[in-house]
Amino acid sequence: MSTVSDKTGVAQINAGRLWGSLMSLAEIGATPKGGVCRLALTDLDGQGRDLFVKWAKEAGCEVRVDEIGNIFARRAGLDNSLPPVMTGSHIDTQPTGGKFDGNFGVLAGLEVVRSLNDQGIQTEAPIEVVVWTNEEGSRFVPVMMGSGVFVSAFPLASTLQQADVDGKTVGDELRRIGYAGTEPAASFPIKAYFEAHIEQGPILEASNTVIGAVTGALGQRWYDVVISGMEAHAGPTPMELRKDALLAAARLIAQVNDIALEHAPHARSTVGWIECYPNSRNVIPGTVKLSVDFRAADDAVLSAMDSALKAAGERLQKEGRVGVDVKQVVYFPPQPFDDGLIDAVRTAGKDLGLSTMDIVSGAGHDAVYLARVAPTAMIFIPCKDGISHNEIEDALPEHIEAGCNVLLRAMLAQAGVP
Ligand code: HGY
Ligand code: MN
Ligand code: MN
Repeated sequence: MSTVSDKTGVAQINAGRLWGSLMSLAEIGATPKGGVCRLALTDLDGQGRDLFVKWAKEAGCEVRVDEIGNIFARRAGLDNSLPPVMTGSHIDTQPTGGKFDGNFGVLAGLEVVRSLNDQGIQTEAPIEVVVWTNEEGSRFVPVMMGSGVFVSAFPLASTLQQADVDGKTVGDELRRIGYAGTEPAASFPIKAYFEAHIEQGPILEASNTVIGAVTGALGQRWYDVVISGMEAHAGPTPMELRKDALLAAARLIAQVNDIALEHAPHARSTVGWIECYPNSRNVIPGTVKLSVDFRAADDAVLSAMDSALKAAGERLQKEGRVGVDVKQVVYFPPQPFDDGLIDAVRTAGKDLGLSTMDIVSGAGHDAVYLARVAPTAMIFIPCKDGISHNEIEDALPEHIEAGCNVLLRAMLAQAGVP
């Protein structure tokens, strides 16, 4: 009876094929600066999904799509009554996204399947590779939408009604691109969930480390803020009579930044989106809408940041010039991952002779929600200069290969090889 380690000792992925698949997928939504713009549920997202489904079927997988558009590609095991060992990520990107954020995790999972096929390795448990819908939360909130519905973090019905800035809903867009699936968007027993991802920060590269064994992820709170003043003429209106929504927004944005600094070193705050109305040079802005993104390693800190933001809004409003409405649109607490699976990642990295370190994820990932229903861990690899959510996002082929080999070993150890 050979053990899994005998088999996994020889199981290696095909690095050239994985890199080729990444570059082929990156052509869908390619931008002039070498990035990818493939917003959730656009035609380009649909084309990327179609390509993944084609490849998964060519690899012998059975493909299912659920009601929120999550795609499950299943490689049968010897005993299909066993809960699957699952991996996956997302292929929707930021408007100025890169080739690797999310895409690496999905295609690394597909490469695991392809490599098992090449080497004739049958696993006891089935393997599933998942494309989660709208992880980025850029076009539609909430962020990590597909995995969040899958674990019942938010209800399907209201999520399908979520609209983008043009009023198009998630449900309509899923139908339009052909991914309004029929499978119930609800979790089922899962043996283990692994997600491979670029770090999207500078720590691994700075410490010359190839593999990050991710111990958990920061908690997040996202807000929509509306500041209501009064449009007026930029000339005749005296300064002391103005109800300038953009001036108020500028002061609030500075306070959002200060709130994170007051909770250094692990707190983060970002205002990434702003709309100014009527956005005309010689009109005092009457309305400003902006986003706030808070993150922290400790839930109590996240709550303190929440209170500080609301207090800042109230102070601005008390000055009597503008109205300030702060609405929370995302919340999830800091999420630790599974100790046993984190150790499996460390062990796989070390067995492959790869430098490995523990790391906390500053970014949210679908794994954060999967951790609510299954033992979960993530595998990080470095990205160039720690840059992501930017068209220049880049990763080394040898790191892509290393991360996928760690994924293969960690998954095989969980799936069992007779
Ligand atoms: O915002 C995040 O952390 C992820 O990139 N959606
Ligand atoms: Mn991502
Ligand atoms: Mn991202």
